[in-house]
Amino acid sequence: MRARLGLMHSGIVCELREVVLRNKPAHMIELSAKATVPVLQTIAGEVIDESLDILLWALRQNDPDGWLAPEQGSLNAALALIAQNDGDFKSHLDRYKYSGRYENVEALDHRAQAEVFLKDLEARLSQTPYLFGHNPCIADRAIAPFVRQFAHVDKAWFDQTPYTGLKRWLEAFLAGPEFAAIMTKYPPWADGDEAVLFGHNLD
Ligand SMILES: N[C@@H](CCC(=O)N[C@@H](CS)C(=O)NCC(=O)O)C(=O)O
Repeated sequence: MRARLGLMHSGIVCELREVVLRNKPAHMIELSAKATVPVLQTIAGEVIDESLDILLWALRQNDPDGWLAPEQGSLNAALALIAQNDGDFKSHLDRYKYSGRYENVEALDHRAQAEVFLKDLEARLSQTPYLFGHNPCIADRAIAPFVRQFAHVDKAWFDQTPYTGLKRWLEAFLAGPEFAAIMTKYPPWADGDEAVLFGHNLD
């Protein structure tokens, strides 16, 4: 979702190959041996296989709303917040959401630990509409898909939390045109399929 958001927002059109994780195409693994999605191959042949790097790559070509220039703080501060999301928060989210896949894991302990990060987000979002001021920046867009996942593990519980700024911010993200555009479902790609094009500027 993060990679799709970047490509969509930058107006970069790419060929999209939907991957089913239990049946990864050989070509994907040839391009990126770590075999996680997303994987982007540029026209020049460069392979970018981290969602944040794809988002940055797209924005560095076209950043129409200044996502790389937060109104408050700095790009480095935004990237540091994303690193916390991708590190501790993501780890607790996975253990909260998929506790059955881990040994000796109590889902609710991890929910409580994940809340440390959410409280940091709430402290920001109770002051300004977005994480770094009055406009969205890369941190809002890179982090929101993960907060969405967290919220949906137990929506009734999330809805009754005191994180009013965070809930407003998430709702606004989910109601936006870009979110709808990136959630389109595609059939799995198979060799020989006609190219499926993804990404157009919504403006
Ligand atoms: N840090 C990576 C994480 C990518 C990741 O873990 N993707 C998952 C799906 S959301 C995956 O491909 N897992 C491989 C598998 O389940 O086999 C990124 O954001 O690009």
